[in-house]
Amino acid sequence: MNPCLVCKTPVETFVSFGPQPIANGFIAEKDLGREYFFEMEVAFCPECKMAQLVRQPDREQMFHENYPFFSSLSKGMVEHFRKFSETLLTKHIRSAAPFVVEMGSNDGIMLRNFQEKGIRHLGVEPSGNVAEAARAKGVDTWTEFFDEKVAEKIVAERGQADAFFTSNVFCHIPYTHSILKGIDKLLKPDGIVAFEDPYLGEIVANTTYDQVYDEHVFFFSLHSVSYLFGRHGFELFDVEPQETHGGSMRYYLARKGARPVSERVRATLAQEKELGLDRIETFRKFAKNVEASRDAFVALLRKLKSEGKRVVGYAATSKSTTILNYGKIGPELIEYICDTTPLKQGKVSPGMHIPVVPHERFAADRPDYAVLFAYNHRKEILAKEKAYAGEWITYVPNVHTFANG
Ligand code: DWN
Ligand code: ZN
Repeated sequence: MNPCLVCKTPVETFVSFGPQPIANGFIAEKDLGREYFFEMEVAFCPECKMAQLVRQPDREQMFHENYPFFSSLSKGMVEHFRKFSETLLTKHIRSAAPFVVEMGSNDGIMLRNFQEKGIRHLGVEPSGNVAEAARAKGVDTWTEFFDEKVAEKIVAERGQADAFFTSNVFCHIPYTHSILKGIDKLLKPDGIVAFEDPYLGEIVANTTYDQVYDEHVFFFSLHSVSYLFGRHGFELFDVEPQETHGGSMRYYLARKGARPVSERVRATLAQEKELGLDRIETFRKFAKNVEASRDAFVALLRKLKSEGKRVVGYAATSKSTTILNYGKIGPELIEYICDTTPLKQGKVSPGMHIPVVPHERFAADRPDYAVLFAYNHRKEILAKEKAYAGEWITYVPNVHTFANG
């Protein structure tokens, strides 16, 4: 048994996805044959209640100068982060002249809202290309992996911060204690932490096993977040469920006793107990649902193929890498995947090698079925694809087809 990444207690593996490549490792045909694979398994810790990847590739293999995910490509997410910044400024940040720090600030989608208001800010983003895109917008960004040392450097050069926030990043980092020690050094005594990530409760409820891929090392719940931060003197004082990324949770933390704990924290913790998020049995059942979901998806694709239908993928998400490799689904079942990201286009998908093509191809040739891999952007995509008369396929919360409108 492996030790828990958070508390060192032996963890129990409850689901295995077999060999998986780097989820964002879109690859040129000329580089085929040199792909990296790792055995992807998820385990649960009975002590701190953290669901976690058993092993993870080195961080430099995932986050580098060619990282192909640019947050600002989704209009919905641009609006989401504008609202998040407003909430922080109006409800939580007390200083009249604040300094805010974001970890994993990507292309500046969030910090832009602070920069435009002339608020002192700093982004810490390890992927050089997306960090450069942020700097081009005037968002002050360091190309670094945030940790305790970087926090010390920020304090030395810029002083302590009023708020530390991060979205869809915390769950990517295995060395949580160094991050927490860094946050502790960085924040003023009444400073706050706000972060959001895909929520374990939604993953279990909707069988969204595609949230499991190399980059996502933790699947947070209020139970595990309270434990982790509690070890560093922080307390969860509020939470806000979010629709983003198929169902996320936003967590607000401050030093113990610094802010009143909301009723919502207590109620959601009770709800988690009802859902069984604190018990291994729940995850053993989840593993069965995962297998059933995969089998239904593969069966549907095979049936459509036997009927001579043309099926393509819509959006080459990181999540789709898990679905495709776990189901061993290649170009014989899904002809191509269209995506708006130039860095992904002209390459093939990691592991299963389905060609990734520009969105224009989808717009031009109108296949019979499109798998909605970016179901988290469903509203935005269906609104702009009204002209597509074919059917959509989704596997969330179960495998089915539907027409737009
Ligand atoms: O945690 C993570 C989240 C925040 O983002 C990262 N580890 C990586 C990434 O995950 P993802 O790739 O699953 O995220 P999305 O937002 O579901 O990916 C959207 C993909 O879909 C992008 O490649 C762009 C593409 N897309 C598109 O082709 N047409 C997106 C939209 C909205 C569209 O209309
Ligand atoms: Zn643990």
